[in-house]
Amino acid sequence: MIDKQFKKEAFKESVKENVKFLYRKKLEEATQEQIFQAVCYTVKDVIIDNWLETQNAYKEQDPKTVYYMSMEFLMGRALGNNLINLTAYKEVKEALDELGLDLNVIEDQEPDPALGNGGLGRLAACFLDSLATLNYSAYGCGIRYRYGMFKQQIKDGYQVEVPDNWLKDGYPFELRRPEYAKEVHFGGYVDVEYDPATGSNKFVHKGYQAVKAVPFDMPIVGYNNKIVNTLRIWDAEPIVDFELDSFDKGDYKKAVEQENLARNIVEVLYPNDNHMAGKELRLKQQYFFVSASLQAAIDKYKKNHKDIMKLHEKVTFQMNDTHPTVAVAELMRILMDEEGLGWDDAWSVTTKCVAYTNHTIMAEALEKWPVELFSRLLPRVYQIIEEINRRFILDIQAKYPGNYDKIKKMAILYDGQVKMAHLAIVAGYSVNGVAKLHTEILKKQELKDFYEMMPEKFNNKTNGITQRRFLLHGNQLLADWVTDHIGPEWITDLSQISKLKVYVDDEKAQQEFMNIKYQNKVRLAKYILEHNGVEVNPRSIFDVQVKRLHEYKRQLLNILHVIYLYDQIKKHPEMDFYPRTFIFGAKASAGYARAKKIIKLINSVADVVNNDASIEGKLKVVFIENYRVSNAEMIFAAADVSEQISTASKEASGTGNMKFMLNGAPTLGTMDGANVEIVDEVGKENAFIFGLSADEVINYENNGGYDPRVIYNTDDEIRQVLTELVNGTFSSDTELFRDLYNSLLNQNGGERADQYFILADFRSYAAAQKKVEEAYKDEKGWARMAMLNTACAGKFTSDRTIQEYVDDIWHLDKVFVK
Ligand code: 26W
Repeated sequence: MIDKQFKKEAFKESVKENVKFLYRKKLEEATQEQIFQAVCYTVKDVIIDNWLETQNAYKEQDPKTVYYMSMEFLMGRALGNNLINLTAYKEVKEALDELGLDLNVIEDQEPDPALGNGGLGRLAACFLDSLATLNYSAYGCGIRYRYGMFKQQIKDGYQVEVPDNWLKDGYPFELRRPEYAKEVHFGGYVDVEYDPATGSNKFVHKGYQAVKAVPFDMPIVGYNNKIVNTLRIWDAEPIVDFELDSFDKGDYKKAVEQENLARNIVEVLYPNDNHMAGKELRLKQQYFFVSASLQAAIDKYKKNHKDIMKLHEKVTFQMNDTHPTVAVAELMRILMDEEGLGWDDAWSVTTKCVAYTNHTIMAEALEKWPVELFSRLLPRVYQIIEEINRRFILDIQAKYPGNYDKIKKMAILYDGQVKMAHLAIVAGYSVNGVAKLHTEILKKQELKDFYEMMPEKFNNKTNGITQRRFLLHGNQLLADWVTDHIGPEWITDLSQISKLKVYVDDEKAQQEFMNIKYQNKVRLAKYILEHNGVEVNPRSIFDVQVKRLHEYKRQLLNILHVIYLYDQIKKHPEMDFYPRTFIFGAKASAGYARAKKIIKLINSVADVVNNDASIEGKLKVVFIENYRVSNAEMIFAAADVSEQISTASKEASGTGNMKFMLNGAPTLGTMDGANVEIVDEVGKENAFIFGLSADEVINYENNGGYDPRVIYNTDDEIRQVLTELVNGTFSSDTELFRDLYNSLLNQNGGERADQYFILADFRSYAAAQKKVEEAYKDEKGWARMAMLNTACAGKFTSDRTIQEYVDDIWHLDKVFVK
């Protein structure tokens, strides 16, 4: 049912009213940005009513609530998504048409709230959508960064980072909630005081600096069910107004420090994906939002429950990777120091309330904090970690008497470091990986000792994505076509999409499906022309790799293969070659020099290839600037081939792979992460799989690596490709790509030559690419394969993932709003 506000006439009136009210303008005089704001206020009105109703339902029905704690929420734009989930998108589009306005243009006014790096942050956003849609009570808990992920500009082929001031015009969907502010304390020291009330000693935190955490709430609209959940992100404010209060010198200094602390804490998202930088400010950010979120959750619980010992019956905290793991000790602190529980009771409650998800096995991503830093910044919390560690070591000794190796490998505190993953596993009642293969690697390799000691905690939850954003909103042509053929149930039950299987051999359906793909390619080609000034042929194969730039994801393998194809075409101009457009999109962490050099290489190759008339446009290379959620939606819809080519064992799951699949692009990939399960679903004849297996890679790694020189010396074509990195083919500066060249051939310090097995996999990658070309030439065969990918994507909805978390870990109750 459509809300009365979305009856067209009422909607049009409301938008006009808002333009008048907000800007004292008539519609004709307003800018598109102002109209965007006005439209959002109208939509927000409807949402607020549902939000209140949801809160009332929660109050009455008192369901268990999950707090999804995450440093990152990569939400993407809200307006279009909210309209979709309110089932008002088409109605509103028509109403705006009647006012002479274009909803697409208005949607484009919205900044992408990019409070995340990549996979982990986007997963959190998909989870919130699914939780609300499945009628579960949930809060997202995070940080309101002033500056989210940087905007990427490409200048002269190089990445340039530009600050993303997403709040500069005000963000219409957020609500400031000063009445729920909390204090968070840093630094200082711990005193022991005798407490006459209990007759025992207590620990008192003194001499700290305090910051006020002020929550901003964003509505999370469920699909067509009146549920509106909350993403609560915390802003920091100074507690004392030093200009008014602080006249004596000591106070003044402290006030200035507190002011600076507050200003710095939420200033910017660390743009490192899969790399731990160890910055003090990062630990401050972690403790800041974790402490505020826990305080808020416990306050809320205590409003209508007396017994804090039963907290776990109504509350569970999911830690999105180790970033919020300080929650373990902070919850202990609150339960003991604020709620008066003894250690054993506090531990019993804590270990029933916290659960941990691991998202990566990359060694450099594991969070370890120097004890010096940790104990200085969070003295009381550190003290609690020491005690958790002491008791855990006793457990290890009881289980493995005399085995000191176990202590060395498993202790939370070791070698002067606090190991956050160990803390999360010891305290968590659940430890999960994000794809079958990933969870197996955790159990057999990375976390083997923990798995052996506490196997009951370990479980897998294969990731998923929301079909509401990545098909219904991002690919409206295909969404309508699917609904015409199988009805709309797929929107909330993606397993229904398998009903499309009956059409995969139907020629009319095939043509329609491929025609929609073509139209989406035309849309992307237009975007590329506008943004890159490159003309691409929408009849060519759109071969796409979009994701963060990281060596393990092997964008370098992709571009080296492009160079190889270029060489082939030059050498054999008469050769049969199906036109191909290689599309890249990727942000590199600002401090990751090699990743940035790979971006430069892609753009340098693009320059040469795109401007070489002799190859007659057979090959084009495009680097899409500023890859983010909003252009991602368009890119997935337009892709023919999904490049998922990580070194096997390195990509925990991947979620882009699922978005491509849903939009009808077969996977060209390694047997890594969720690719394995994609192949299980769609069949290996409908994917292009190549390369070393995870076992083979791990085997090499455990035995000193492999020798890429053997390949270099024996394979002329590969050697030719590498030589072109340093002979001036792509840059007059022959040293520009020397480091990339060296990384593939020479050992460097602790780094093995070609540590991501690019040369090892090159030939089988090239062969798989050849198969892609052959398969694409068979139009019907390709249409069938593309359709099967869409039809077999049912498993990869985040609705399925969330239901598994609910059944196995969270045990939430469904709530219904009248
Ligand atoms: C401490 C620095 C840091 C920052 C971010 C370390 C690790 C991360 C993330 C865990 C990296 C990440 O986003 N991992 C991705 O998580 C996705 C969701 O589960 C998976 O699909 C990806 O395979 C994984 O790389």
